Amino acid sequence: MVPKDGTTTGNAGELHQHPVDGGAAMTTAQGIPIRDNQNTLRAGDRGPAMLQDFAMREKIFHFDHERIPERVVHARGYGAHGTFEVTDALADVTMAELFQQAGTTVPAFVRFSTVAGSKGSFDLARDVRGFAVKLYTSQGNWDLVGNNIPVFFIQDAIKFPDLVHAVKEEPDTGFPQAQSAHDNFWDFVSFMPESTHMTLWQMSDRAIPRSFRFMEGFGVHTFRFLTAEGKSTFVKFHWKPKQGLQSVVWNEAVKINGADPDFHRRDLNEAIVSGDLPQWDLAVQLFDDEVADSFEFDILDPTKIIPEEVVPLRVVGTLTLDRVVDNDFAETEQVAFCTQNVVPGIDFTNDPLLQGRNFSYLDTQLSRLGSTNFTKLPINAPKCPVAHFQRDGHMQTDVPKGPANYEPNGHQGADRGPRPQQASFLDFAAPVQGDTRRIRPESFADHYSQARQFFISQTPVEQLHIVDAYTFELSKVKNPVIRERVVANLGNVHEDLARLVADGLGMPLPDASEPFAPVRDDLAESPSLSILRKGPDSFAGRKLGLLVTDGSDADIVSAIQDAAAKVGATVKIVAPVIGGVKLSDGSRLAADEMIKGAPSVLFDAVAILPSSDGAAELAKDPAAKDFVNDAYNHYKFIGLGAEAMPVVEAAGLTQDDLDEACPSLSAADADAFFAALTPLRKWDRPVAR
Ligand code: HDE
Repeated sequence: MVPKDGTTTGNAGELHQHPVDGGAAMTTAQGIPIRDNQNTLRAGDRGPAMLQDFAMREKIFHFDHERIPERVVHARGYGAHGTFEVTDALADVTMAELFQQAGTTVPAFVRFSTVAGSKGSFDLARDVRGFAVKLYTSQGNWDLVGNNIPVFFIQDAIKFPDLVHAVKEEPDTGFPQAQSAHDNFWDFVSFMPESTHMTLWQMSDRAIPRSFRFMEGFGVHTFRFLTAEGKSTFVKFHWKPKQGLQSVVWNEAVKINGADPDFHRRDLNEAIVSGDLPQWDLAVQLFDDEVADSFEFDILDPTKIIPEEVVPLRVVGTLTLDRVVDNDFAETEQVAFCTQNVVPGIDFTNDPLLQGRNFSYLDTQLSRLGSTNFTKLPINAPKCPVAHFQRDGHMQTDVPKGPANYEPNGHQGADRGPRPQQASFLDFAAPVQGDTRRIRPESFADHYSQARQFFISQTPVEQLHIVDAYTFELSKVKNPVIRERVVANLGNVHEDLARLVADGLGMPLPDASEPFAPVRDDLAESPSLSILRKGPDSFAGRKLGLLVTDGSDADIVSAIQDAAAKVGATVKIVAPVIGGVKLSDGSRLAADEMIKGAPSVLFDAVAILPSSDGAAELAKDPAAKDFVNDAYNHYKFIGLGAEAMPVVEAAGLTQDDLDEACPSLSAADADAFFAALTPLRKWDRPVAR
C-alpha cells in the first residue's frame, strides 16, 4: 500500500520473515538491491502476483535455465585441482617447454568419471573410469584425456556412437542405468571381436576401483614427442598412483552403491581436505619406428598395449591433487577437455580412434557449453597469454581494441595484433601415400592374443573375478543367442575362461568363433597387468571402521587411533547412535556414523570393540550382524576385542572361521594390527563364490 505522499510503509510480508543478520546486501543480477527475497509483489494482501516484480521474474527465469546438457558419455564425474611437477627432463625427445627442466611445475585440473551412467548415477558401477588431466602450461593447455584402462573397445571412431548407444539405457525401456549388464551391450560386443580385449579389463576388478586414488591412468593412444628439429619419438602415457592399486569385490560394490552412491567423490574430497594428498607419477614409454615395427601388433591400434616389461616406463613427473573445487558446476561440470589440446613438442599419430576424438571433443563443447567462447570460462582458460583474431560469438567476454581483426594486416604498432611465430607448434612431417579407401588394415586383425595375455597375467583370484563378472553380466542378458556368441568369442581367449563362464551360465560350451587372425598363445605373462601384485605397502590412506558401544575399552580405542595416525590411516567411529558412546573410563567418544548408516562395505578393514553389555545388544541388531558378515565375506581383516565374540557368533561365524585375519585386539598390539592390514584382504579365506 503506497500512501499519497509516495513513501512506502514496508511490505506486509516482512512480518513473516525470520530476521537473519549479516551477509552482503542481496541484489538482482543487474545489481539492484532488494529488500525481500521471500514474497512476490502482490496486488492486495491475498491478491494476484504482479508482472512488474522484476526480482521474482529474473530469479525464476535464471533458475529455469540452470541446467546444461550432461556429457553424452562420462556424465558422472568428480574434479580436483592440483600441481604437476617435472622430475626428469625430456629435452632430448620433446621441445615442450614443460619438459625442458626438472623442477618445472604447472597447475593441473583432473576429472575422474564413469562412462555409461547419467550425472546422478552411483559411483561404483562396473565401468571404465575416465582419467582426464588438463595441464595449464606456459605454451597453452595440454589435455591428456585418458581412462583407467589402457585399451579401448573399438579401433575406429566411426563405431563410437554405436558402442555408446549399445551400452547406455535401452531406448525402448529407458533402463538399465549405468551398467553394461544387458542385451544391447553384449549383442554389440558379440559382433565386435575387437572389443574382447577391453571387456576382459572391464570384467576385471579394474572396473570397480576402491577409490579414484587407487587407480592407474592411461593415455591409451600412441602419441608423438617432437624435437624442434622435427625428430619424432613415439610415446605412451601412464599415470601410476603412489597410493598403490586397490579395487573392491562385486558384492561389495553393489552394496556400496546403496550405502553411499557418492563413495568415490566423497573419498577424494575427504582425502584432499584432510591433507592426505593423492599423487600419481607420470611415466612414459618411449620408442622409435624400429621398435614399433618389431611388434606383432600395430601401435596405431588402440585395442593393444605395449607391456611394461617390453618397453619400460620412465617416470618423468608427479601429479599432486591438492585442492578441492570451490564450485562443482563452475569447475567440474564446465571443464572442457579436448584431445586436440596438445602443446608444441607433442603431436598425434594416425590412430583412427584418436583422429576421430580430435573432432568430437571440440564439437561436443558447443552442445554442452553453448558457445564457441567456452575457452573463456575460468576453468578452461589457459594460464598463458592468448592472442588471435577469433572474434565475437555468444557470450563474448573479451573487449578487443583497435582496428585489426584479420591477418595479415598493414596496421602499425599495437594496432597490428599478433603474428604467427616460427618457434611455435610444429606438425610432424608425416610421409603419406596410398589410395583413399575404407578399410581396416590387416595389422589390426588380431583381437584375441593380448586378451589372452591379460587373462594369464592375473592371479588366480583375479581370474575368478573375471569369470564371475562375465557370468553375472551375461546372466542379465535375456537372449541366449547373445550369451552363446560372447562365450564363443571367449573360447579364443582362454579355454578355462570360456568353460567356467559357460558352466556358470548353465549352458553347453560353444565352439570358439572363427578369429580373423591366428591367436598367439606364446605371449609372455605381464605381471604389471595384475592389480593384486601392485597393492599398497602399508595401510596408509585406507579407512578402518571401529565399532564401539557404551563401555568400550578406552585404552584400546586410543591405541588404535594413535596407531592409525602413525601409518596415515583414518579411523571412523561407528556406534549404535550418532550421539556417540561413553567409554570404560567415563569419557565420551563422538561417533562418525551410526551402525545402521555405516555398513562395513564403506571401510577397508573393521575392528569390533564392544563392551560385554554392548556386544549383547549388537548381537540382536541386523545391521551389526551384516557388518560382520559382509566384512568376512568380502575377505576383510576383522580385529576383535575381548568381548566381541557374541556379535561374531550372531553373524553365524564360529571360532573356527576366525583365522589369523581376525586378530584379537589389545592396546599393546595396535601397531601390529595395522601392519597386518597391509595386504588389505585375506583372499584365501574359504568363502563360497
Ligand atoms: Fe571420450 N568423449 N570419446 N574417450 N572421453 C567424451 O567429450 C569420444 C575415448 C574420455 O571428464 C566426450 O567433453 C569419441 C577414449 C574421457 O570431461 C565426447 C571416442 C578415451 C572423457 C567423447 C571416444 C576416452 C570423455 C563427452 C572414440 C580414453 C570425459 C563429453 C573415437 C583414452 C572427459 C566430452 C571429462 C568424454 C567422444 C573414446 C576418454 C563426446 C568420439 C578412447 C575421460 O567428446
